Amino acid sequence: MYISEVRLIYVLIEINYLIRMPESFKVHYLSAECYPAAKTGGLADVVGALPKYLNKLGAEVAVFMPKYHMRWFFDKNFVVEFQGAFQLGSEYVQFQVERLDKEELGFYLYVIDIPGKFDRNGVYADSSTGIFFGDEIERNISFQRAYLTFINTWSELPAVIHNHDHHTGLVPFMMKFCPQFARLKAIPSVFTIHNQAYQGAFEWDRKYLLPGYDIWNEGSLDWAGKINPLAASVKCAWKVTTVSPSYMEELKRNSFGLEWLFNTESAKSIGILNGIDDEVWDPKTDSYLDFKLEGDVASFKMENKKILLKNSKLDINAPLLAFIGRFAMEKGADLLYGLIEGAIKGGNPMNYLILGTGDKGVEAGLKQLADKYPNKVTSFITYNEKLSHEIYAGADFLVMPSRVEPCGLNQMYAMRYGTIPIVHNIGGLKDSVKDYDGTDGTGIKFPNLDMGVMLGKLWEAQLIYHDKEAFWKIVKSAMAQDNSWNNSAGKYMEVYKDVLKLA
Ligand code: NHF
Repeated sequence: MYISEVRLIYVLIEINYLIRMPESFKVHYLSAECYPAAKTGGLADVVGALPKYLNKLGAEVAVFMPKYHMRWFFDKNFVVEFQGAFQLGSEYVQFQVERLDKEELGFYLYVIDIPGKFDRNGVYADSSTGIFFGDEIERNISFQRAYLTFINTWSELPAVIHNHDHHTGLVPFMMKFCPQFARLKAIPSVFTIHNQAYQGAFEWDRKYLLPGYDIWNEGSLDWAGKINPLAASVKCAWKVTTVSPSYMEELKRNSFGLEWLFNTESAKSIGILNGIDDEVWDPKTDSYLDFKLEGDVASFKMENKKILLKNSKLDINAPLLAFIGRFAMEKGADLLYGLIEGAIKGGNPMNYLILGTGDKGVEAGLKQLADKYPNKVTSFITYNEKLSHEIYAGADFLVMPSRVEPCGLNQMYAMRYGTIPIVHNIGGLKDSVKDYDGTDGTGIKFPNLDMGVMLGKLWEAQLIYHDKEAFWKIVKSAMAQDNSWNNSAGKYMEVYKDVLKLA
């Protein structure tokens, strides 16, 4: 066949696709978290923001999540849409799907109430004790089966199903290989990995929790001798995305034993950098801030720094370095003690402010550090959304010594509020922060996590703080960088259009 004939066939396929492509199409998001309903991390922020931006571009996104017994859910007016049940091993699980009006969040939110599974005060762990529930396999599978059971009855099916992280990772497999859901087989699925460190793997002896499936496709569930929901989704979803391009590349080299899989599936995989919700994170209108941005950035920063340090012993004129986040190994929280004490002992004039919870050893260490250096260090061992906004507004620098950072949103919040990020050059941090090279940049980067290297960078940071011209130049470039979803939402639209073409 001549080249021109091949081209003609492609053009005809494209025209046929364009004619059939609906103006607007329905996308279902499945997630364990969604801001502001239930949040433990960045997953919630993404799932609570991206649908609004996609809706502006012509998609119709509805989010499905479990109904937790948490405060946010109590005073909302949900409308019951469906009641159903399924057999989970020897357990008969009943559930109810409820819908919240679009006006409330900017997209339809469906919550699935599964008594005995999600009527608890916390997403993965009890909010008051911090103790993990321990039955996440049963809970995750119940949520996914309830969702599929529900939409299996719907007259108007979604055009695309987009599942997020391992909690929802079995959905593409069940759609493809469970005869019960054969009606859903042709619906394209997209899987986004927000954090690959959690895969939700469990032993084969619990396969009875799944609905009947085609036995010859059992291999799609397996990775390293276990049922692995994250790996199953990478295999079965039509497209796989990660939350930054660099993280996608890193997974091919280092992904806790899944390297081979990410390399094999690379043709259908793409990294798309997250954005931030610039309506929630707007220093001009942020309702958490007592002093909002009204023109002059210097007074915005100074007034917020005063508010932030009002009840502490820290010197307002010293550069203030903050850390906000989970005290976890992957976030490098265990490095903070040595880094801060090293900087203090090395004569770095910075002060330090920490907000977060997590590893009990890290919590105790950081409390102790604040007691030891009350004029230099303040630590808030808690989760506090308002305080986090105040820190982004009032701090001078935000440190992120992450070992792994799929995207990271804190550096983007910091930049938007005029706080200079100091980050490890990996994952989304690599893709979103431009290292200051003496003339231009939006932050400072650690090339690695060597303590000497990091201390050197903190030293550079305090020199920059005292060089007012350089400091304000970085602050202004950081604030000018557009990290909103307007940049990335279009890339998700392309992904949806690609899978719809395949469909
Ligand atoms: O930004 C949302 C977030 C990421 O790096 C973050 C992470 C969890 O670790 O995509 O998910």
